Amino acid sequence: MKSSIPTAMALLMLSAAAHAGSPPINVFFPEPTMDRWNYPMNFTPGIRESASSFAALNEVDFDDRDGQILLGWDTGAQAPTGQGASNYQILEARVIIGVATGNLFQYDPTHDAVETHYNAGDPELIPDSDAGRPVELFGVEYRNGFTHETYLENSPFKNGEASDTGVRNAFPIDLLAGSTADISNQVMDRFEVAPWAIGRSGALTPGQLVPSETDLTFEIDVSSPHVREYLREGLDEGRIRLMISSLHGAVQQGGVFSDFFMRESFFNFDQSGRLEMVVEIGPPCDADFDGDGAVNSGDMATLLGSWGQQNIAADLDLSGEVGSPDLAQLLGAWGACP
Ligand SMILES: [Ca+2]
Ligand SMILES: [Ca+2]
Ligand SMILES: [Ca+2]
Ligand SMILES: [Ca+2]
Repeated sequence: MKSSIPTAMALLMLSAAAHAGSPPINVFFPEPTMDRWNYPMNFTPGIRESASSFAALNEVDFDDRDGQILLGWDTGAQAPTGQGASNYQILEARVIIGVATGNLFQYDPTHDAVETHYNAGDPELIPDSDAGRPVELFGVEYRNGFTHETYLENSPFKNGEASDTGVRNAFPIDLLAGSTADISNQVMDRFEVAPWAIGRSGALTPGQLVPSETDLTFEIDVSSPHVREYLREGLDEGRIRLMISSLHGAVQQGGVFSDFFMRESFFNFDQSGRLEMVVEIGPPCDADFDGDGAVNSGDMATLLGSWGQQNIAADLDLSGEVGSPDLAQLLGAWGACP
């Protein structure tokens, strides 16, 4: 039994060594640096007091994810930029935003499969098993040369293209077949997505109409490799940009949409999009899936147990699935985290 105390101390020291880099940085922005309604018929993009998210399914001239909401925070004031993307270890990330107009949509805290949005009579239609549609959060990319830096509250929705389908200058992305792509026409093009976060509230019961001024919290899945990579690059640049999108308003449901406060809200600016992150600056240890401070047999078991799977932490090389390059990367990092 005598040896138990030194063992415990050794474990404590090991665990301390694993976090020997700089202490965690708590990032909190009480409102966005920029926010705008990304909708083709919005002629005052950046200055509205609220913005709504909804679908236009079966409308050839509009994206499925028709009304989207772009939120942005310039993070350099709280998290130093330019450290090299891989040196941002993101422990937590969440967005909190208040519902502006109440009782418009039913609370659904879980993802609905793409097949639940297909038309009545479609052989692949799956009935939606829970009331309502979730409000989802994704990363953002751009067309026509725009970037996080140059796409502003008042930048053009599109660059004069005739159609409004697949042309928006800023769009929500997810990892599809190993690279990120626009998901705005996910139902028409019949592919699945994995939201980076879903808006949730402990004060709500699934299926209930969401009251005005309810805060929805989007807890971002930082264990997902492409999500983590996106946030790392954002912190390195000093610009985090995220898109709220939902598939409310399917034809069968009538005119349902969700509506959120923007930073220009006269009374509820403090319920516009808030960003909270906990970040450590230091070298990565991405193969330490269980966070015990070392890459070891437990992590190896996790990787082997998820062989061939997609969009999970063990996909170290971001190829889209877990395979031998990920195993090689894990073996190369074997031992205590730097
Ligand atoms: Ca705005
Ligand atoms: Ca549902
Ligand atoms: Ca480990
Ligand atoms: Ca892989």
